[in-house]
Amino acid sequence: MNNMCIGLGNCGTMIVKAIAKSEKLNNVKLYAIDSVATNVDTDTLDRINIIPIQSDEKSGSGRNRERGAEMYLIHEQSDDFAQMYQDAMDAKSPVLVITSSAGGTGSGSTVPLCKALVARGVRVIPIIITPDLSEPDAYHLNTNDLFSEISEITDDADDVGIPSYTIFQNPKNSVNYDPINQEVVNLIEIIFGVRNDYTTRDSIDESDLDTILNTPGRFIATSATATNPDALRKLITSKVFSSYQPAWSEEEIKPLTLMTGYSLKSMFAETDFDSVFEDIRKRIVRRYDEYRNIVNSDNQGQCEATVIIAGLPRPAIKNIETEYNMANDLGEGISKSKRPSFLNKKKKIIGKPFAATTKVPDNIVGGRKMEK
Ligand SMILES: Nc1nc2c(ncn2[C@@H]2O[C@H](COP(=O)(O)OP(=O)(O)OP(=O)(O)O)[C@@H](O)[C@H]2O)c(=O)[nH]1
Ligand SMILES: [Mg+2]
Repeated sequence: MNNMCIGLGNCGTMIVKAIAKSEKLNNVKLYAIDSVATNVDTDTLDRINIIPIQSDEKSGSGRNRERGAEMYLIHEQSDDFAQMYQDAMDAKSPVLVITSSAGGTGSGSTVPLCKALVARGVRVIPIIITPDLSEPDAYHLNTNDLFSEISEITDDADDVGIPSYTIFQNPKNSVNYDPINQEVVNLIEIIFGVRNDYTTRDSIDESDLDTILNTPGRFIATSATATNPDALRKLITSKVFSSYQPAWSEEEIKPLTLMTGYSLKSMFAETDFDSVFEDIRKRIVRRYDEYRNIVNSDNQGQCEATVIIAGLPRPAIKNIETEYNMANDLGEGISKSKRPSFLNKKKKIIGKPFAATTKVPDNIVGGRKMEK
């Protein structure tokens, strides 16, 4: 049984293309849905199942989520997603849905896709790429609408359909998305369990991962590699608290019970464990459980750590005034002026327009040209 990822819109498609390059994720079934075909190249065609969606001659959605959703539904009605739905039902759980929240195509079509999957009993985890807080209003309106619509999806038993999710925030004025897209790939490797080496001692197995990922709320997952445990401690701590995955304040997590998982692979992993994760564990107030994967290995002189923390609060959103303040009407505030009366004293215009003819050619009947 294979894992499966579906990327939506430009951003989702780009990340699926980055997944296709990961050797560790060789067996993952990949789908990409977008309204423009330009993202497709021959390299990726045989690795990724690409489904183009459009609703009329204008490709794209113009950053309009309603249009994105509509395009998706039109294609759903013509059964374009039947194979994808079947693959999702056959895939290993969970199925990941990857999209930017800010655009139209991805953000809009994510909701009907998630609904369709949840209705088929598929467990879905959305990976949502959000805009920086300095981005224009439209990006944030789309983001807020997406969050609210996902949270309204329910399953057969009327329970929350999508209890857990993960979020990456694009850096300010980003021109190169490769580093953040790579971090998403990294997270996927961690949650699909292809990063943990087998160990007979402490280990994180598939059912442990399942428990962590089923924890309601947001989760983060990241990893780091360094040449010694102290450098690794600094690096993994900074990746948890100041990276593309939004951090949290002490106030926010105080009342929450978190689910955590740590893995370490190094020469003396057992003794290094406490010091490597010290700074992170200090900032976790309450934890329901802590899974560990500890591998003593020379690892060619490298130490490797991964961290998963679940049950986190949603990051701050930008509240946007939903009222759209429209420009004034072309004629607003203008009263039509009166011409000076002497101008009306000119001679009245009578008779036919100069050089015009009233004769209609005899093959024109009722405004239409007839065969003679
Ligand atoms: N991390 C990341 N962000 C991206 C990438 N491509 C676009 N974005 C961001 O995604 C947002 C726009 O979403 P897109 O994915 O381009 O939009 P879409 O889903 O194709 O929707 P349309 O509006 O119809 O084009 C912007 O905030 C971009 O900064 C990418 O490859 N990686
Ligand atoms: Mg697009």
